[in-house]
Amino acid sequence: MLSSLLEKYRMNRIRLVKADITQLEIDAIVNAANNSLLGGGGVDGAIHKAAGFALLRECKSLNGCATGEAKITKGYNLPAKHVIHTVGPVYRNHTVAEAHHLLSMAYKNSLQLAKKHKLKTVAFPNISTGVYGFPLEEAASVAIATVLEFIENNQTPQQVIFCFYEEDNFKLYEHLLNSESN
Ligand code: AR6
Repeated sequence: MLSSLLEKYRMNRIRLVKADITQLEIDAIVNAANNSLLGGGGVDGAIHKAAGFALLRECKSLNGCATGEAKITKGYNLPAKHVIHTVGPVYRNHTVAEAHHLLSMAYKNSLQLAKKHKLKTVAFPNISTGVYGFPLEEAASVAIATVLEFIENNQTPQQVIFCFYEEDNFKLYEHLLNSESN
């Protein structure tokens, strides 16, 4: 698994980017939403602000989203063509095992939707690690393992981007990917 991870990283199938996710011109960005899908703070607020009111209108028609599930909309005013809305767990509301499972499902179900819609490039923010309080290192290992397993089993998407707002998150993933390869 570790050499396979290195291979994907080297082959640019997995990329780390330090950016505002709303600026990425790709097939889909993932939104770390809440169960209502009606917007909020953090990355969710930034995505709704940049996409415009039409995104909220489409979200209203989706009847919310369960934790660990994912739903897709258009990107509207965003440079990304689609938004995949997923809901990560609130860390303190679950046992550690449950929280890990739900976070993994949020990544996996987002990737399933990307596959279904034949999307080649997908960017994830650091789901659940803001307001929802998931410890960074735990979230990173769940996210990396889930994405790697999905790419291994499905040969798609062509590229998965982990997009970070903060330098320390970026550095942590860089460290994990590089150290796992040694
Ligand atoms: N681009 C990339 N990453 C960002 C951006 C951005 N523009 N803005 C924030 N982040 P959070 P959660 C990072 O709190 O923990 C909302 O109110 C941020 O630094 O947005 O899943 C929803 O409506 C952090 O690393 O998401 C929910 O109620 C990461 O995105 C709740 O927050 C996730 O932080 C979801 O909480």
